[in-house]
Amino acid sequence: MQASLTPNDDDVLLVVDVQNDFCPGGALAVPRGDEVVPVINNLAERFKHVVLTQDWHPAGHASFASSHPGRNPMETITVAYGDQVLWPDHCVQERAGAEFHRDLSIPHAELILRKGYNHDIDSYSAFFENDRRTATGLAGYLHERGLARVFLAGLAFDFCVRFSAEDAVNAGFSAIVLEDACRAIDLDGSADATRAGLEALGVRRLETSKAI
Ligand code: VGL
Ligand code: ZN
Repeated sequence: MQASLTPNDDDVLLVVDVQNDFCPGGALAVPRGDEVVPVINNLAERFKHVVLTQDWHPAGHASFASSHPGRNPMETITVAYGDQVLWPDHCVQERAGAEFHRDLSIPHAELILRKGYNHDIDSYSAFFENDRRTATGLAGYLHERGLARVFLAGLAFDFCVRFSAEDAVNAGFSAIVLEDACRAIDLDGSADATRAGLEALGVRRLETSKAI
């Protein structure tokens, strides 16, 4: 069991949104978000293939509360594709908040996948935007490269990591979330809901020390 979780050449580590705005001091700070940085740096050394995601919104993005007069951050509204949490302005293209944490060091990362760049659609998942229809191209990239098993780490556990893991499974990959290499926003019980949701889909949750 343990041996099968040693990364091999068919595995990819998906490092989700380890950006300044999701770390303490950032616009949408995930509590203790910066603690994942050394864990992920170590973890990444064990993987031949690493993909980084970068939340990358245009100014005035539809997911920002500031784009909806009278609305406040963390409220949920209904948009064309369903429920959407309204966030503080964050990860605006080319601003400092959108840069990766300065201590994140994964020189061999092969792809940086940006998401959330469509003005009217948020994108938690690295595979599909929040309309659940617009593909980012990541599934095709992984398939074409013969990468079948996706290990996930990063921010936030209960949003972008969760949606990415669920979509990975739905796209036919196996997915393993390395929970101690993640931190959660935990909005209205979303961290517990994430654990239940992942379990229901058969996504394994592991600690890095057990996975490698
Ligand atoms: C995220 C909320 C908004 C995330 C991104 O990376 O989990 N959460 N944008
Ligand atoms: Zn975002």
